[in-house]
Amino acid sequence: MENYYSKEIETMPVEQIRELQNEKFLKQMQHVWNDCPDYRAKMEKAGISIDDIKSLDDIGKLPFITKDDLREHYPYAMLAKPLSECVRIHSTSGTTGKRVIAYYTQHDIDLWDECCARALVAAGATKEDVVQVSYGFGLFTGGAGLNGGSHKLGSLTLPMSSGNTDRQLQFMIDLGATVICCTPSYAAYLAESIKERGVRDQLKLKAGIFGAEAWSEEMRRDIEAGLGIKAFDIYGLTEISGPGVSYECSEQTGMHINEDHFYAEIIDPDTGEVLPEGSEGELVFTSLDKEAFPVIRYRTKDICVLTRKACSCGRTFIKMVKPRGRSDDMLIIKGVNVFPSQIEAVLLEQGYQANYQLIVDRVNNSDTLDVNVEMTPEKFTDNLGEIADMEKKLVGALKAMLGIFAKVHLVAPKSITRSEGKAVRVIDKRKI
Ligand code: DLL
Repeated sequence: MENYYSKEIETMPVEQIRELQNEKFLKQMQHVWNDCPDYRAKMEKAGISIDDIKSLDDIGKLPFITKDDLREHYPYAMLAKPLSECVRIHSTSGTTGKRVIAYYTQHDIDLWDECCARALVAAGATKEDVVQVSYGFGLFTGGAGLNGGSHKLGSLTLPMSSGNTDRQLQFMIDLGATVICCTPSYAAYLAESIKERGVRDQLKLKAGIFGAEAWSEEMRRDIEAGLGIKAFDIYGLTEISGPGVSYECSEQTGMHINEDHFYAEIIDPDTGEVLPEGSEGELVFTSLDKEAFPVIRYRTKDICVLTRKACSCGRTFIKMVKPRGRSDDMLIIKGVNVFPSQIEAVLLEQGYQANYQLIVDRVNNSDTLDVNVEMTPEKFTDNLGEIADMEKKLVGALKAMLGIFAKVHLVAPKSITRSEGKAVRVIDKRKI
């Protein structure tokens, strides 16, 4: 039998959800107009006043917010509560100074924890479960989000953070973890390590909640077989709170959006026009009741489809299919947001030119990044030792910038094919 964390809300008739959203939206707009100077200025610039917003049907009149807007107003962009009322920040991954900072009041944390508790219950968790949280803790929202959800549910929570696989497996076995939360790549790696050590029969795992990056149905099957569990997708982004914006249920055919907290639209990424349900486009979220960082019409850049087809789990929340890609050039490699422009900046700083190609792949369910860089005529050498030293230096500089390992291959000047149109800088071989 299906369980729900917030049964009344999660199974509410659609018309009632809309009414609730309408009510919260109008209140939120008053709050934003009065307390968020950045967004009020944006509205005024677009010739819109709060008096033009009479119901949710008017949302299309409001300007979008983009990551650039938030970066431009770093660090306090869209802050709508005094800092003294905020209790926490989290932040997107990215270069210093370009990170987006998300602020939370206690109310915002409670709301977020509730979203994650719903995700855990939808994956079959109860307070009797032992939940191992192996997403990173810190500025990243993954660890804190699922940790908060698991506490709220009353499960025994293991705040493991990511890495240290030996210790992860030891706790998993010794404490009898039944639910594991981490990125799908790490779940696949754990499955491999479990196979290598031959400890599969010592595990009590029954479910996993995996997100923060795109993953395919094939990968789901591999992880389910490797860990002997049912694997559930979870979606979210720092700007909207973190994981738990949407979550999968027993049907495993897309993620229910927590519609009492987040209003979703799909737009044409080129024109900004709102598209009807069922169309593929860019996902846009409005937070309906967050206090400190109440983003309105935030363009996620994630390309996906929304559907309100009845779900066998009984939830009435609209579903989003797995995001199929992004409308910007941001790559998510090992869970870290990487922009090609960051890599380019490192290459230029190290005296190379912008002749490079990034090859992203997924080998044994783990992301890899190879960077082919042309030597400049001045740097050109055929001495293998010198080349190895230069490559090593670049690997270090890239690691310092991105926080992840990239394999660097120096190639001869003019050997990377020049493009007549836009440069093809990224070859993403991952099948997602
Ligand atoms: O990745 C929050 C999160 C943590 C979600 C743990 C799920 C689990 P950011 O670092 O701000 O936040 O990255 C957000 O990651 O816009 C998507 O492009 C991508 N993303 C997140 N979840 C999924 C998913 C966290 N389930 C960006 N499938 C988003 C595909 C996802 N992409």
